[in-house]
Amino acid sequence: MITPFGKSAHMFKEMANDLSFQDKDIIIVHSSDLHMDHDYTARLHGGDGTAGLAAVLTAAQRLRADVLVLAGDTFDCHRLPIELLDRVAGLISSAAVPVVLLPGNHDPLVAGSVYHHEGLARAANLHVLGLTSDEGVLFTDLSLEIWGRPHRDYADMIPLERPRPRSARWQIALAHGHYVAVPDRSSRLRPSWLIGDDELAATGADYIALGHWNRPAKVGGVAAYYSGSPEYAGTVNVVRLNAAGNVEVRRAELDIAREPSALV
Ligand SMILES: [Mn+2]
Repeated sequence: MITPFGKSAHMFKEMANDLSFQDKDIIIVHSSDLHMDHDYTARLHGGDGTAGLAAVLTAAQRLRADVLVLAGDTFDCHRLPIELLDRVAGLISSAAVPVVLLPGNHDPLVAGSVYHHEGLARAANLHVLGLTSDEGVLFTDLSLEIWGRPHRDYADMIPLERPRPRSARWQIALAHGHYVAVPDRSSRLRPSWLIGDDELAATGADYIALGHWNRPAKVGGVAAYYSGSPEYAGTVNVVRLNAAGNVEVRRAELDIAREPSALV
């Protein structure tokens, strides 16, 4: 069952305190488009470009997430001060939650990318799809596979091309791109990185964590959701995979400064 998106965060908090939940429920927290930088994003947070990540990690731990997924554009670019990357590495490595990161169009897997920063490379709980693992990570204790096709350069690509065959009870797909119901790739005069209904359905995944849009949204005919960015949405998506085989999706509020355009 997919719980209607947009239910209040309150409802989720009440449910999270309900001890009737089974121990085997798996909680995934999904965010995207943190765009960490020392420029625009940093100015929203008094100069701290990592505030979005800190808020998301805090929420993930409060919600007792088994995994945090970041669906692209975690970094605004690869030319970032070492001090900022040191701070990101410290935040991630000190968090008690595995982080699965999909490189997006702003932070693709190119030579000299931020992912090679010493602290990030050493963070044992950070999985960069396509770099520290192949395009999938298997959490055997959860019987959960998380996969996604990383952006490997700045050019166009098809995020959900060639779905990965399921290798565990649960499977979550990550994709960073622009949803349209029926992509028309015959013209170059259109947005890049298109994701269509048929590609979403072909994954067969229990949940598809999307990134690239700042606003949260459910798209297509399956459980495919944009989380939106922390500062625009003001929330993360919380996905509960329960022992009975159901998938519930809600949003939980973040304690974070908001993007001015989100408040008008
Ligand atoms: Mn993007």
